[in-house]
Amino acid sequence: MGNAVASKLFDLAGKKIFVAGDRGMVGGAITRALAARGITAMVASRAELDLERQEQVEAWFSAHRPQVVFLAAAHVGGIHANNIFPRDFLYKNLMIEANVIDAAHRAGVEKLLFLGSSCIYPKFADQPIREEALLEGALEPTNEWYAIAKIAGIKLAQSYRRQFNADFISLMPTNLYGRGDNYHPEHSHVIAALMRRFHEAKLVQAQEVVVWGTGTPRREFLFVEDLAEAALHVIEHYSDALHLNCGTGEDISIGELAALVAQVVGYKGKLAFDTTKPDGTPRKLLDVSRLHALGWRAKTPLREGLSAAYADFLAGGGRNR
Ligand code: GFB
Repeated sequence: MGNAVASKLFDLAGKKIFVAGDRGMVGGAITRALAARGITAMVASRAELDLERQEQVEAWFSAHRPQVVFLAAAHVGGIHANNIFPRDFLYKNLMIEANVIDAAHRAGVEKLLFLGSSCIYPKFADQPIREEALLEGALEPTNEWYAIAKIAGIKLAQSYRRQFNADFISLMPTNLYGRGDNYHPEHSHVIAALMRRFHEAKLVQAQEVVVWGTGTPRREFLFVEDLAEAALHVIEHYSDALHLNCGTGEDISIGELAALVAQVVGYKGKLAFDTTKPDGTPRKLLDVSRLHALGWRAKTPLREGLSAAYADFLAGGGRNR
């Protein structure tokens, strides 16, 4: 069964497809993956459609009548942003997912994919983390606001399936990086943060760069173009209540990652670990056997993905530059 490709249950060809969140890293990658198949996704700018406003979302869905929805819109950020903006991470994400999922149901959307995050799992879940670990233990405190919102999104999708037989599914990616990332110095995720910091340090020939935490936590990193392929694959090959994990199946310590990013950027100075900054979850490696059994596998090795992400950074890509 391992490498067999599951049969196609749903065909994206010829459908009206809405990518919610196309300005973000994930939605942008999904839009590009669809374009590579000759499909132009429907998108809506924030000025045209505020996903936190129910009446706007309902009006947009009844006017545009998409048949398929990729729900990639979310309020996201790294460990520090999660920690200091709890209301934003909980409220904004609850509103976006509740509004979009309910409007999709009312407008008769045939298939919806909700995207979450590996931070939904308990802080001390057994590794690699199986989908069944959801709600088995307490969450990591730095990101519980975001995690609770994303767990609610999974449950919402399941509730429409159970009550109305809606074909709504959920995919939980591990930590992502790549084209279109957020390079904010404090509110970004670790790869974008370090890429920028090392790049700036290289330019001024700084002796030392600060890396947050102890360097011992382990993380699994997935190139966002691979996630986009997974999103298209599951929407066509999966239809069930259980959310699916999406990752590479391999992890790396933050210390090792920092050394690798420094190499890719060409920064040759020292790394200093600031242990006053939080480490977060000690480890969150996903068990990706369900997605492998459906015939999808991550393609991009970390080093190659980091080089592509750095090329995008150098070309001026991403936000908060
Ligand atoms: O990427 P990151 O913020 O995500 O941090 P999380 C990962 C690890 O990298 C943590 C360390 O142990 C950080 O302490 N790190 C080292 C840094 N230097 C830096 C830096 O300069 N910036 C950042 N951001 N980290 C997030 C959740 O947790 O993961 C979100 O808070 C979401 O809700 C996301 O789930 C995928 O994996 O710790």
